Amino acid sequence: MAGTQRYLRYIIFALICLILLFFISSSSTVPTANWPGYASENPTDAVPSPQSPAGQNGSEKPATSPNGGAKLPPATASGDRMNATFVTLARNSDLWEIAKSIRNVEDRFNRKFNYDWVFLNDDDFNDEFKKVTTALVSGKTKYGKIPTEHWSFPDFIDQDRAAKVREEMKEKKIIYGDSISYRHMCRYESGFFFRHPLMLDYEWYWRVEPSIELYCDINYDTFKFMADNKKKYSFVLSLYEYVDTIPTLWDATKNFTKTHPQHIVKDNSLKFLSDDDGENYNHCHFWSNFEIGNLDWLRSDAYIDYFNSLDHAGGFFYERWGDAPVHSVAAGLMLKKDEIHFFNDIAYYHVPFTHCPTGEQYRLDHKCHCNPKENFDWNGYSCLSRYFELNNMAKPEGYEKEQ
Ligand SMILES: Nc1nc2c(ncn2[C@@H]2O[C@H](COP(=O)(O)OP(=O)(O)O)[C@@H](O)[C@H]2O)c(=O)[nH]1
Ligand SMILES: *[C@@H]1O[C@H](CO)[C@@H](O)[C@H](O)[C@H]1NC(C)=O
Ligand SMILES: *[C@@H]1O[C@H](CO)[C@@H](O)[C@H](O)[C@H]1NC(C)=O
Ligand SMILES: *[C@@H]1O[C@H](CO)[C@@H](O)[C@H](O)[C@H]1NC(C)=O
Ligand SMILES: [Mg+2]
Repeated sequence: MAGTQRYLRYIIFALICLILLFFISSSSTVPTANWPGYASENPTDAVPSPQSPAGQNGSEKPATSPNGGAKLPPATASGDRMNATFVTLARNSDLWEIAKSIRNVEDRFNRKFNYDWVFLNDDDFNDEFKKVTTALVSGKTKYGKIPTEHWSFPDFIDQDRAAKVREEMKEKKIIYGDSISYRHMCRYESGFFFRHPLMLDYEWYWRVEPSIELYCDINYDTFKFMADNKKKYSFVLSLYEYVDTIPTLWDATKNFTKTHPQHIVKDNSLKFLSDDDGENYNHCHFWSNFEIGNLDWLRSDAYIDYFNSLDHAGGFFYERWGDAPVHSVAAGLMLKKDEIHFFNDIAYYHVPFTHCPTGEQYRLDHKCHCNPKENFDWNGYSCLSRYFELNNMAKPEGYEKEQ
């Protein structure tokens, strides 16, 4: 009997132990035991801190090994900075799309150079816009309001005629055809952004729009490249303009060249713009949502005279002249052809076109992530071939496969 009782006591004891164990292990509120001896006296046994990935012994292998680490460019480029800034025209509602663009530009280029960024708006920027963009830009940020006289109808414009044109263009379903603000925007980018007080502090600009992408690392100072090589204007994409938006732009241009022949430069790029020695415009233009250029050129008498002449012709409101053909015709006639640069190495997207550099080795070396099949350069609607021919440039190997 005593044997069975002892036997039972063992079983009950074991059961209680099991139940207790179950509660201890399943309850998340039970504090974990602070086991003595867990924290090692020896600091080298501790988890390595991020500051010393290689541990105490300098010859040990680091915890991570960069892919060809020695070839990585330094985080910040050495040397002097140019007198240059990024510039963006935007509305408060563009915040998250411009944030994306900034992040692209910073990651691929500006984190190494820390150039300033000027934001311009016809309205006041709100605090959220300023806070977010300032946090993203590695250089100084500046915010400017556009004066009303640069974003309104000049007094020589017939408002009724302009309103009628908008109606007609709306019916013809011309993109932005009925928009007043788009016209102010095009006129502002054509004639005023470079004269904004905030822009007077700089000699070079790089224009950035919302929703763009950069696809390759840019490891050198593009502004310095422009200066060292005597460039004044640059592009990455070029194409034919929508004819219905500029029916009389070339007529107005010819009027200007007649009255201001002194502004037309000898070794120019007329051949890029015209197939019949200037009689007609072939509608080729550099796509101005990307530009790196010289502000002093835009502020020159030649450019200002051209803009004023176009402004008085009225086409910003009686048609829907874009700043891209305006900048392009000006650069094509008033700059020497070797003052215009094609930035093949700036891989770029603005809806709906992509510039993805031709040549696999280049793309690999610069960590590009664009799909070469999407490259627009050698497409029939692109004007890049013309530019290459005019400048006697050899097309890159493999371009035929991208036509
Ligand atoms: N402040 C301001 N910026 C504008 C306005 N309309 C367009 N923009 C800016 O002007 C640039 C061109 O406009 P976008 O809509 O991208 O034209 P698209 O590229 O021709 O389709 C962008 O940087 C826009 O943020 C406007 O009414 N006010
Ligand atoms: C450090 O690494 C070297 C080379 O692997 C080795 O010979 C040496 O013993 C190590 N020293 C310590 C303290 O671990
Ligand atoms: C930058 O360029 C502007 C415009 O050319 C000029 O007025 C200004 O003095 C320059 N600033 C510096 C620091 O060179
Ligand atoms: C060009 O000049 C002629 C003659 O002054 C004028 O009739 C015509 O309207 C002008 N064209 C444009 C587009 O301004
Ligand atoms: Mg755009």
